[in-house]
Formats: sequence, structure tokens, C-alpha cells
Amino acid sequence: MLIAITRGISPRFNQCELTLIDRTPIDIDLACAQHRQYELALERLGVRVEHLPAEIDMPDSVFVEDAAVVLDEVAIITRPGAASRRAETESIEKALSRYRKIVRIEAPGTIDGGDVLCLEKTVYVGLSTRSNSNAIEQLRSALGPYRYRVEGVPIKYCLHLKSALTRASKDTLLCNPAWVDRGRFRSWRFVEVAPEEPAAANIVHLPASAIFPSHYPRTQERLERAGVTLTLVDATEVAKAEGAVTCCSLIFTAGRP
Ligand code: CIR
Repeated sequence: MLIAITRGISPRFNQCELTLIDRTPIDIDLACAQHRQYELALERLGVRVEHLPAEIDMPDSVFVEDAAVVLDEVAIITRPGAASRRAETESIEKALSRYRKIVRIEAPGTIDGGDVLCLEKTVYVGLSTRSNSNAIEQLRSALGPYRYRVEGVPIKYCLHLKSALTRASKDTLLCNPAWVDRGRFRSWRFVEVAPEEPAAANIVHLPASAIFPSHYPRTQERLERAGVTLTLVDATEVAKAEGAVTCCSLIFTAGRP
């Protein structure tokens, strides 16, 4: 059984961090409706959603993915790269401690979950403005005993590794080749985003179907042509906050090791 931790949208969402895009007004009511649609999509695909209440004073706290990295054996509580987001981890740690042994990344390490892509037993970490080599070292020590390899991955022109590369299906990765070099992922089949949709490389992989934003029709076509089964959700408002679909949940299998 899969569980997804999600969190409601802060009424202060318009004060979110922005790194690479200009600020445009987020419609909070629409953002909440779209977020609900996302949670319903997860539920329809057989995932049990554990919805945490909105954190009023934490504008970016809907992006729960950044607060933790959940593997089968352990949950790593991150230390987010943006100082404004550090307090987000407390409630996430509490929620995850029911399911996993907890390890925390400590200062001076910083890492956002959006930079962490786990494929089988390799944990790839984007070398972004949010995640540093100290945190990668801490992750390596924490995950070594469970036989994970941890590799830093250079990225450019984007916020996180998972802005550039995510898993779309059992054997397929979705990527923007201008933002990450796909050379090290040779054993995977690739779908590239349509050039006019550079931010479309973020998709939620689930066994039954993948959750993908409805506002990237050209990339959608490419995914469908490659045989990826899609569940579309409207995600325009999180995109204005530099977020996408993976950012809004922490998905893991239930049960404690
Ligand atoms: C931030 O800059 O931290 C947020 N506005 C966006 C975070 C998106 N998270 C993600 O891609 N995992």
C-alpha cells in the first residue's frame, strides 16, 4: 500500500521563494482546488493520502517533497537550502516517524528533496543552489549501510534535479536534456520534453499511471506516444511558485522495516 503525505496551501503562498522565474499572482482559491484535484488523482490511483493542515506562516510548505527523502528503510529529514523553508521539516518528521526510522541532515549541510531522485539503489542528488556537498556526504554515510550509492549530478538553468529529470514509468525517464546530461542514465529509455515546454520534465510515477500537468500538451503527446499512461491534473498555480507535481507529495510504501 502506498501512502502520500500532502499539505494544504498556505494563504501566504504568494510570498513563496522564487529563483528563476518572475513573480505572477497566484490565485489561492484556484491553487487549493487544483491541489484537491491532485489529492483525488492520487486516491483514484490507489494511494492513501495523509493530508497535513496548511502551515499559515510557511508560504512554500505545500511542497512537502523538499522536507524529506523517504526510502524503504529510512526517512532522511532534509535541511532545506532556503532559510525561509527550514521550519517546514518539523511536522514532516513527526508524520514520517510513524512509518520510518528518522535520520536528519545537520548544518552546514543543505538539501531539498526536489534534488533527490532515487532509481533502484542509486540516489542521484542535483548539485543545485539548494543542495551542497556536505549534505551529500551526510546522505552517503546515512545510506551506505542500506547499500545505496549516492551520486551528485550537475544541473543547469533549473531549480532542482527533479525539474530536469523524473521517472515516468517502470523503464522510462522524462527529461529536459538542456538542463541535465542524460549520459549517466544509459540503461533507461528517455522521453524528452517538447522544446517549447522546458519545465515539463516533472511527473509523478505510480504503478497504475503517472500524474502529469495538463498544461504541457506537446510533452503529453510525446509521453502518450511512448506508451506512458497519464492522469492529468491542472497545476498552473504551483507552477507560478516554481513547483510542479512531484513537489506536492511524499510517496512511500506503508510499514516500518
Ligand atoms: C522554492 O523555491 O523552494 C519553492 N517556491 C518551489 C519548490 C518546488 N519544489 C520542488 O520542486 N521540489
